[in-house]
Amino acid sequence: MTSRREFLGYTGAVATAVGTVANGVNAQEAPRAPVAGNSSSYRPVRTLNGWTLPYTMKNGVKEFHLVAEEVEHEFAPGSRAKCWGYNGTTPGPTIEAVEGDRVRILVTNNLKEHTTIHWHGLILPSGMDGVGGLNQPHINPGETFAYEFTLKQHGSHMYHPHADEMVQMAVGMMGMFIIHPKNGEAVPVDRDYCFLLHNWAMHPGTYRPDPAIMQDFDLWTFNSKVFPAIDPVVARTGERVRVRMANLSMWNHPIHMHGVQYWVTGSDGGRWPRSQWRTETTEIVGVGQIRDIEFVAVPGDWAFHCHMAHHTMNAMGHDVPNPIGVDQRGIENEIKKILPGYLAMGEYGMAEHQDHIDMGHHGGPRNTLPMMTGKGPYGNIEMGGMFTTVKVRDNLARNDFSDPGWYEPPQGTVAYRISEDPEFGTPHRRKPA
Ligand SMILES: [Cu+2]
Repeated sequence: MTSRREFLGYTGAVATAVGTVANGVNAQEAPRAPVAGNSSSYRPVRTLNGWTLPYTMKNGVKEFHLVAEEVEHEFAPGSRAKCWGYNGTTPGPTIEAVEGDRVRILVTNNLKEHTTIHWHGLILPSGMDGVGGLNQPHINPGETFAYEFTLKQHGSHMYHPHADEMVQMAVGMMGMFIIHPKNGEAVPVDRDYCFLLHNWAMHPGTYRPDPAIMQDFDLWTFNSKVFPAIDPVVARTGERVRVRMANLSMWNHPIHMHGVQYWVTGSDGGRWPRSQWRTETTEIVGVGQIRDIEFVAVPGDWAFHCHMAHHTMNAMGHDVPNPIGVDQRGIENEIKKILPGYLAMGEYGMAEHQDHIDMGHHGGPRNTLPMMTGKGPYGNIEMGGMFTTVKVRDNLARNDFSDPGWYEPPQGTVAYRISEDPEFGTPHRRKPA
């Protein structure tokens, strides 16, 4: 059912009422059909695990208010941190507007050091571009600055600090800025999702991300969440779904989706002309880039993840010797004399890791997550980090975004066991040279 607030959100004339919603309220709106030529109607974007910032209409200007501040954040149950973000969350709320809109964005600095905001990818006057020292004085602690400009483009964009940028982004300051085309879209989408890719040096046992780390990150996130705490992308069979993926991390991320060939249809440069759309199943979202993908939803539970295998793991040691193929029986007893409870693992691979954690055979340091985790209908999923699922069902209501549970496949469409004999069959094999 559409709530009163959601209903009001679609009409420019009553946008003032929308803006009175207190900061911190989840103002995500249910999809409605875009109306061509009406700049106040568009299908709202849905920020995975996040929210859209309400605005106030003031003399024809859409006024938003961002507050830079420290936030208590949970990556997934078991891992919390003091991060920095906007209006109580990391990432900050999504700013959503329409090409041609005049926007004013108030930025209050509640940090203990100065900041600014750069509107990444937006075409605007030089003095509104937000590079501290270059385009404007810094916003000192306690101050509020106003940015004001007219949106001259449409597409998927971002915002982030450009003052002590390396530190402020490493601890979570970023958000998305979605601009809808003013005349609707020739090929409308039924559901529109967005998220930011990020990495975090959350050393096990600590509570603040370490900005000094350049490569060996512990947590890899969609919208500052790790699997299994990332919302699923939910759709109804046959719907056209767009996912806007933005990268403000320190690595490139090849994002792979199972079950479909998607079209790559847009970026910071807007929705591309149709002749430029191309089909892929993995698309690299480079650092500082955005990619929009679109697909027609096919029923099932489909993995959707970064294909850098370490980016679908949670906290892991990078400096441990390789245990694969090593008979550790002798050494396990020796190590137990100095480290009671030590458990030798990994001789046959690392999948047993999740079972040992689940059974309580060993824990990790405080405030960290198992390297691999997640339960599916058939067992351990053995993933973490940048992994979620696309859940498509035939009978979903158009505006239902709730998790529909696990897919029930038609009979005869699940891989099945036919033998437990290791010598089974007569497969063609080659002898090593
Ligand atoms: Cu990745």
